[in-house]
Amino acid sequence: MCTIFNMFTRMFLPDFHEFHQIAYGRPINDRMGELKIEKHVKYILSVEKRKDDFVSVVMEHLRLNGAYWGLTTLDILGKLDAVDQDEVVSWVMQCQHECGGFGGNIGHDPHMLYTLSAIQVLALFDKIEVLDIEKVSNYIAGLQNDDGSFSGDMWGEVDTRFSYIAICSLAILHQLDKINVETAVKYILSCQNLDGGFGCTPGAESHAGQNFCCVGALAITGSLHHVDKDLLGWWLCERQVKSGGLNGRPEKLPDVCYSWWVLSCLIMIDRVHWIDKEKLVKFILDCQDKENGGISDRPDDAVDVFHTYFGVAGLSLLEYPGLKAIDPAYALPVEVVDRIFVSK
Ligand code: GRG
Repeated sequence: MCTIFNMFTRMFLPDFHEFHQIAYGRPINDRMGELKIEKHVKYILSVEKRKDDFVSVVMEHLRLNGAYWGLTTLDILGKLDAVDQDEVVSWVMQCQHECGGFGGNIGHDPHMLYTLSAIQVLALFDKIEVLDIEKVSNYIAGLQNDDGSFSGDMWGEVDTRFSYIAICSLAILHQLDKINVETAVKYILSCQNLDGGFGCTPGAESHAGQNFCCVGALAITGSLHHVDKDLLGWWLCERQVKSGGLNGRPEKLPDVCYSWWVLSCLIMIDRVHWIDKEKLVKFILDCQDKENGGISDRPDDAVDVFHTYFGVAGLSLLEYPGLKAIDPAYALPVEVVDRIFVSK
């Protein structure tokens, strides 16, 4: 029924945005208060330049991860050329350690998370070739455990976040054959719960963030056929609350970040039509600081670079006009992913 309806609307009705223009006399982004693209660009560039205010100091140990969020947002907004690429690449390379892994800033300990951020930032600038690929991929592969899981660093914490990070990083570097993909997939599947969602370790509560990691890793390794998509899709679409925003697990408040963690999964399992997209667009737009730029977790809260990424990336997944498309599994613009896998 649903499919027949979709076929009908595709054949006889104009697309989503045209439809709203005809029905309400204005395009969808006018009616809702549009995305303040120029303001968000200005906000991100100002965060990039700040080095010594309170927020910059407390985030100093994860600056490389922040750089990934900020630069990816700029790219989706079509403004990546506003930053000095050589300066960023040189700083990224100074965050690398002898073991091959990257720290969150110069002089900080190496960790899988910052290693992925480094690879992603270099991919954005089409500069993967500055890496010693053998060295970086050996560092990542060396963190796989016998049961297929991954540790985040030499101290051994295990989490499905690290499974995703390892698989995504190695796929971008074309080095997936360095790990045991079969046991990695088996471990991820052992973290799926009866409610259809995934947790950080076997038996741990389902959480939207972990769903992104597990579904993303399964998508990249071509293993999504192991998942009951209707059951998982039901858990995911139940994350939408009255305001249109999404939460990360039952009984929690909505947060713009779940526009990324939940939506990306729904797209990967082909169930995004199970939520009300228009209400979610409105929720995200309501979280903008319309004067100074930036997006917050909920309307009227303070903005930060992470939620600005989540809001803009969420809108990109929702095909908001004027934004570049983002890949839901690699969390990079589609044109960057195409460059990695198609044109090279
Ligand atoms: C490249 C996109 C990308 C990711 C890299 C680090 C990582 C891989 C994924 C993190 C996934 C994750 C666990 C996200 C959740 C983050 C979050 C908002 C946690 C908050 O948890 P609670 O319990 O919040 O404080 P709730 O909303 O449940 O109250």
